[in-house]
Amino acid sequence: MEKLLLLGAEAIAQGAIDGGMSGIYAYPGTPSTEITEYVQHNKIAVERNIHRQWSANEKTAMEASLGMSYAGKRTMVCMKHVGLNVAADAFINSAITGVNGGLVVTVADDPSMHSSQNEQDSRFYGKFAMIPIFEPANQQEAYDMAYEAFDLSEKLKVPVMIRITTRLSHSRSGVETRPLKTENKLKYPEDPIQFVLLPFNARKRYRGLLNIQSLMEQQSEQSSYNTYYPGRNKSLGIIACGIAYNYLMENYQEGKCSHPILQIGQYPLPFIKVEKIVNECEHVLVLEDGYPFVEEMLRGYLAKDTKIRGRLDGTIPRDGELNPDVVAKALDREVKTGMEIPSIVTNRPPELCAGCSHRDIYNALNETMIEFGKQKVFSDIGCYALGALPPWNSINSCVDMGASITMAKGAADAGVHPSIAVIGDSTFTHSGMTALLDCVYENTPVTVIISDNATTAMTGGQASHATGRLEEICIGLGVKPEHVITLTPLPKYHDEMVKVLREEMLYEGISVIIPRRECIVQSVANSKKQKKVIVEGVAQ
Ligand SMILES: Cc1ncc(C[n+]2csc(CCOP(=O)(O)OP(=O)(O)O)c2C)c(N)n1
Ligand code: SF4
Repeated sequence: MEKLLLLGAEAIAQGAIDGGMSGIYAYPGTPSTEITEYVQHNKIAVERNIHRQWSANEKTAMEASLGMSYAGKRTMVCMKHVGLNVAADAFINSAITGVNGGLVVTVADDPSMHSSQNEQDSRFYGKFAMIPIFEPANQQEAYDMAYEAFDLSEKLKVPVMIRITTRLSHSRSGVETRPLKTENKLKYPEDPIQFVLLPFNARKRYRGLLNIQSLMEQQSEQSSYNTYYPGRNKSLGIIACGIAYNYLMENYQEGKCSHPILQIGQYPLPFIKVEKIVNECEHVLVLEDGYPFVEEMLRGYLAKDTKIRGRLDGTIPRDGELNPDVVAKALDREVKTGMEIPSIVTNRPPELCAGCSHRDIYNALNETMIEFGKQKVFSDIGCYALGALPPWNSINSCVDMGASITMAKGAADAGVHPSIAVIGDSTFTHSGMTALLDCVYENTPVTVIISDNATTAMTGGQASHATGRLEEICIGLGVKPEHVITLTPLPKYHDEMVKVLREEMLYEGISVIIPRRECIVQSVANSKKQKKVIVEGVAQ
């Protein structure tokens, strides 16, 4: 056992490795990416050959993880909160199939939308699937929960969710590790039709899931992560979930909080402990990072219970992440915010890097669109989404991964012409391929620009499944080879790019234009790596 300084994300990865995990599956997404990256570089993971490659998207990751569980091994699947929307079909059904080897679904939520399109709270998904959820308050708990979640999953024979938020994922703390467990051996499910969700079996399995709900509640009631701390000042009781407990205690550094506190780290909610604090105190403040998940349950549908305070009655702002100051305000305590930002400091909106290939394609696109008119460009999620901002103002949508091509299709069906999609290489293989197939199926006239920078740049430069195979994929999906055109996005080829874009926009069918140039940041990082290898080679 040793003490390590780890990010919350890394603590989960280390806990999973030490807990006997045989494979991790994930698609990158902030703030969850570092979990898989840690496993990719971990010595034991390399020695054990733990599966640690990226998946094409969150659904394929979830299903591969379920397959590994089917084979009796311990496995984790990780994603950001919106990734769980992509994986939802497999995720919800995995609760019905149940597991063989322990399966842990780690989801990192992003309240305040630091790098996301929404701030949805994954605890609702856990409840919807009717599985246990762990929610750590700090990095040590993140480690311990990942370590123990496989046991709980194998004991209850269902997946277990670990839900974290950005601040926990991206902050460091000392973590004590526990003994390394051996991996499970390959073992088929005892029931050969456990994973067959045909109605006759699905009904049986669903009833089984319902039947173990009371066992899950019992586990929560006994869990050391759900702790009741007595306090003499019962004018207010505090229920603090996950990292909110940390924020609460930051307000009581001088000593003990005089109010009774119920710390929640495991769901379903421990009913007896919740009932105790609610009955005992005049008012109850619910602190939770994300949606008013617990608060809503306590207030009930008619929200008549004025005893309960939190986001729904305005004690805490309805949106945005929690922090020690927000908690201090809710408790009427002194707010120790730092200095005001001086007025001389101006906002610096994010921008495409100097030399980025997306810049060149937007310059060409903007010039082409002078002839065709405005509001016809549907974009996607990736660095190129910054094309929505000045000086480009090139795109008119950015909704969810893959939506560019499908939205362009719908608009084309409605009569928009030319209808243009801008998508990145990684996003294309994540969820753009089936969208393109829809266009091929109906020969919908869309112009698809796959801006290929050979990486998943927005999340830090992970490998892209599309690298080296984009043309083949598009032709394989049925796009005519003469309308799959590769360009080099550089200022010196500007006129050529405009010419090709114009021709393809006039074409009444599907065309795919692939501007290809490596992400400049990734290219610098790669050349530094190469230099290092050469220097190390010389030193040897
Ligand atoms: C469902 C979902 N999963 C993951 C993410 C995180 N994410 C945002 S953009 C992106 C991929 C970007 O790669 P690419 O399309 O190649 O564009 P680039 O950033 O390289 O320009 C990812 C993984 C997300 N927003 N939504
Ligand atoms: S990281 Fe790469 S893709 Fe993203 S803006 Fe910078 S150069 Fe462009």
